[in-house]
Amino acid sequence: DKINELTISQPTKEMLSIAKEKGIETTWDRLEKQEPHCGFGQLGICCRNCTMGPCRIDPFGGEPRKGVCGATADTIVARNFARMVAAGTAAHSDHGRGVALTLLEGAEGKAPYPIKDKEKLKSVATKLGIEIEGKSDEEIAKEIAKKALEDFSRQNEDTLNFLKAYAPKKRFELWKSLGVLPRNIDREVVDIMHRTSIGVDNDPLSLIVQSIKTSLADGWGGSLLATELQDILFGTPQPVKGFADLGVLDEKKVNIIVHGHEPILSEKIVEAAESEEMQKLAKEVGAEGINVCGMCCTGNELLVRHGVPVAGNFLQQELAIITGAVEAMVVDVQCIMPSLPDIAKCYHTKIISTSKQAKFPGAVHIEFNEENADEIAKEIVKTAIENFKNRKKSVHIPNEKKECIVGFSVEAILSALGGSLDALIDAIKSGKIKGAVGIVGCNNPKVKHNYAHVELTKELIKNDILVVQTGCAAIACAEAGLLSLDAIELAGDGLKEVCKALNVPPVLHLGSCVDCSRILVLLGALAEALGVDISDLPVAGAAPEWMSEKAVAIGTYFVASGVFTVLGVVPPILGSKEVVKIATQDAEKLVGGKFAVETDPVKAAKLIIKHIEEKREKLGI
Ligand code: BF8
Repeated sequence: DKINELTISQPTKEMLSIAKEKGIETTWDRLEKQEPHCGFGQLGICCRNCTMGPCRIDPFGGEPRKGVCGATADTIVARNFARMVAAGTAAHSDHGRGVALTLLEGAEGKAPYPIKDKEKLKSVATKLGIEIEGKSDEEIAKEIAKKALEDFSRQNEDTLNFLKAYAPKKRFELWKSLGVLPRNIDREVVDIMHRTSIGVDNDPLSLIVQSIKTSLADGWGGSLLATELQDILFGTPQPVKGFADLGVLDEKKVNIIVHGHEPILSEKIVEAAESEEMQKLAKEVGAEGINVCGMCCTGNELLVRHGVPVAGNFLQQELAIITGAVEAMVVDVQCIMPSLPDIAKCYHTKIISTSKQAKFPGAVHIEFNEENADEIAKEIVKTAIENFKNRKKSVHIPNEKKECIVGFSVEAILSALGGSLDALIDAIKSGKIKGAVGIVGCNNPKVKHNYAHVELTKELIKNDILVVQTGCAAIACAEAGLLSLDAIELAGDGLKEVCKALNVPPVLHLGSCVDCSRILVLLGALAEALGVDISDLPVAGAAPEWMSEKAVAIGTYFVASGVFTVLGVVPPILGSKEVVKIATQDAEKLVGGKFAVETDPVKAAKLIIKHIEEKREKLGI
């Protein structure tokens, strides 16, 4: 029936039928009410940037051909695209800024954030050219934090510290020659907001070039520094066992779901929940303990570092509440549906918002700040525990969760390979592994939930292509069992042999969406080891079910880094032939990467395999 068309996930189907039975509206119902979507919006040809409009361009070439100011479809589409990149970059990078400030406050003794990974601290410092001899860890951390904060404040034309330290040389030179080296993360975002306001930049190519520059400030700047500094504070992920899907909720325990993107609070919630004081309190209310689970990218952060179970990805957030078993859903920022408090009204679940930046009418707001992190985390956990007694009888937790092995940071991949990339390079050269593909990004109710992630991944590993993942894509594949050693059997013979020898799954979970920067670092290291550019490598990227502006920023920085990137959801650019041509053709001549759009995951796999074969041929392997 209809529910079978919405998702491939059994627990999701189960919860959707309960939602239907109870008349609870979910994102899929709301999607239906929005259909048919506005055609102008879908094509990217409506402009609301001033009040002479809103203006719309006739997509069939008739009138109106221009907005009131004279902007053409090409200008409007390019401006809208640039604003998506700016918003995505802002989200990732503001998160990164928060981590830098936390590292600084921790090192100054103003907030309870000690340095957990001293090795990473030193390696990041060394990369950034910080002298470490004779300095305390705190001194080094302060200098790293300042280098990071400088990337948000520099006013001259110099390049981001982090990009300079991490980007491979050939790429760096190419970006320099194109004039797309970002100066300051905030400034690149502001630059887009400025140039897309009425009557500034009207040249589609110029707008796309600034989008590229801004996206690089995200990938090699804001996101990368978020990843690196989080590793310093909370540990660099190493392979760890975890579980995924709604079945990780535990009927007998106080269930707390941490949802959103930032580990700064959720790390503290895990700590607080483990404390004797809270465990005792939980027993006093009749629970067997406290079960902290993750969701979306906050979930990924905890999963890859500690094996904390993940209850689901983006489209499962509403359904988790409908289990009736969640005492508190603690949210920070990004990808949190505004519908949650409404759904929670039907249950005892408390939605606890914690960020100054993200308030939700109907939620309980317990505002987080780093200085009092421990006390606030305890207060939140206590609030959840006290809510256990309000749980109603009708609890329904799907009886399904999948085991996964996760935590493949670049450091972990290197150590699995015995310390260098040689073994991986040999496997690629010999053709045992044909290439590698990053499959990343969101869920989107316009796409059958998890279907495109899982099908594309299966097709690729079957064809001896190693898959690395982040974000909701990784959770989808965890739920489908593809992040387990059993999945090795689904791989082609060559990949199977390599995975067996290394004892790793054919699909590697690298972390959250900001951890797409780990993929960049890995690509950079591979390119340098082979003495080529990233655009020469037999690799590709894919975002089969993307929906967020952040995904547009990610896709753009992958393309700008030389990676062929396939989108499974059509971006709102089809209203401009010029922008489509730049994104899907001309970009390759400029930066060596380009976009393709393919909504069918099996066909997307074919495109990718063909691309990888061509790159192999050019490399002579
Ligand atoms: O941060 S949680 S829905 S935006 S993939 Fe997509 Fe998922 Fe959001 Fe990326 Ni991560």
